[in-house]
Parts: sequence; C-alpha cells; structure tokens
Amino acid sequence: MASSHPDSQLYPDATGAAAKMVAEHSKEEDLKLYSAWFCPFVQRVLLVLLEKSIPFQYIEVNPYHKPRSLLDLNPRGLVPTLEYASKPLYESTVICEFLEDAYPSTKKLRPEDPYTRAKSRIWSDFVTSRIIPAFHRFLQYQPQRDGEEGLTKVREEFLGTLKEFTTEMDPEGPFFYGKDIGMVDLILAPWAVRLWVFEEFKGGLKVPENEQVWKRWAKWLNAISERPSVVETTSDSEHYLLIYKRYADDTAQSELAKATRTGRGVP
Ligand SMILES: N[C@@H](CCC(=O)N[C@@H](CS)C(=O)NCC(=O)O)C(=O)O
Repeated sequence: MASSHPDSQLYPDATGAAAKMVAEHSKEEDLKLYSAWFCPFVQRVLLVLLEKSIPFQYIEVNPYHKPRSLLDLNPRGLVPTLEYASKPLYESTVICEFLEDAYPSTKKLRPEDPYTRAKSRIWSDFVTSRIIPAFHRFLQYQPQRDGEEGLTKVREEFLGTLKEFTTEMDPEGPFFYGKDIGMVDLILAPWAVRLWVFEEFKGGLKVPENEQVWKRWAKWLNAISERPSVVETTSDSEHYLLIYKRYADDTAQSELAKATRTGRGVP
C-alpha cells in the first residue's frame, strides 16, 4: 500500500545487531510483537522481552502505512502492538507492565516491596510524561526560526529532567535501583542511546562536567549502552540518522512530532 506520508519513506528493516535479533525471533509464536525497527517505544518492549527471555515473534510493520493487520489490533495504528493469545494490547508502558505480570516466573524487573514498587512507577511515568517531551522539544527546536536563546532554554529544560531522574538513582548503581537492571532503566534506555542526535543536530547536549550527579548519570548511561539487550536491539546508526534529521528539521509528520509541535505530550 503506497503512502504519500513523508515518514513512510523509511528504510524497511532492522540492520546491524538488531537484524540478527529479528532473524532469531522470526518463527511463529503465540506472542507476537508488531514492531518498527526504528521505534524507541518498541525497543522498550523488546528490552523487557529479551531481559525476561520470553519467546516472541517479531513482526515488522510500517506504522506510517498503517497496514490492516495493525489497525485490526490497534485502532490507533501505533507500534508497539502486542498480540497475546489472539488478543491485542498496546501502549509500550502498559505492555511492559503486562509482561511483568503475565510471566511471573521470569526475571523480576520491578522491586518486590510494594512501596518501592509504586515509587518505581513514578519514575517510569516521569520518563514518559517529562523526559521524552523535553527530548522532543529540544530536538525539534528551530533556532533560526525561533531564536538562538530558546535553544539554550530547551536544552536546559531537557538536562533538568535528566538531573531530576538521576538524583533518584541508587548512589552506587550502576542501574537505577542498584546492581540489577530494572523496569525504570529499560523504560528510558531507548532515548538514552539516542542522545547522539543532539551532538549531530543541536550543537551538543552540553552536560556539565565534574558535578557528582552527572558522574552518576555517566555511569548509568555507560551501563545501559553496554547492556547486551540494548546492543542487540539497535540498528546501524546511519539509518536512524535519516529519521532523526526530519525531527531535527521539524519536518517529521509522526503523531509524536505533531504532538510536540502543538505543545502536547507523548501520543
Ligand atoms: N504512546 C505510544 C507511542 C507509540 C508511538 O508513537 N509509536 C510510533 C513509532 S515510534 C508510531 O507508531 N507512529 C505512527 C504515527 O505516528 O502515525 C506507546 O508508548 O506505545
């Protein structure tokens, strides 16, 4: 099905390490994940599936073409969409929580203690409601059109969200809750490994050096970037570059790009 949607002219498949992961999950399984190789929300779910070693079938779709197979499961036509025992489920954070509940004998990604568990949800929510919108306001900001000083403002706003998140981390780490990786780490990881977009397009992230909090951030970022599940779900950078250039030029037409442009949150 052809589409004139500018975001539909995408490289069609996962490449690099992610291509191997896709090949390993191509055979028929009851649990199916409708995915797009470039999508950070999909990567969240993939990280949970791999960390928990849950068998699943990877199905690549282009969410800008919105094939019938996707729309039948998810009227919003967004990825990730999960099919579990022939029933659909969508919204990346909801899917991640569902996998934690539906596969209780796999590795636990939320703390056991109910209070700490509830608090960990505050920080997952913080990623979606605060960090990602600030990431996109910074990435889509146009200094030539809207003023150079505004760029500093959106950069600082974004750094402020990362700082607030980092302040809550276990002091030793390397992960959010200590030595074991957990849900809060996986919920942010896809954006953390895309931070290079700011070096490429926005004059750099300009993380302040020498402050203790940023040393803790660097330790977390390093641990996340090296994590096998993260490496295995990442494609070759040149293909992401084309996609993120459209965000950086503020010409992307995805629901997320449009939401950012009109001051709304994550769709
Ligand atoms: N809130 C959704 C967001 C998912 C989302 O925006 N996915 C993008 C791809 S990264 C998509 O399907 N876009 C299609 C479109 O914008 O029309 C989630 O967490 O799952």
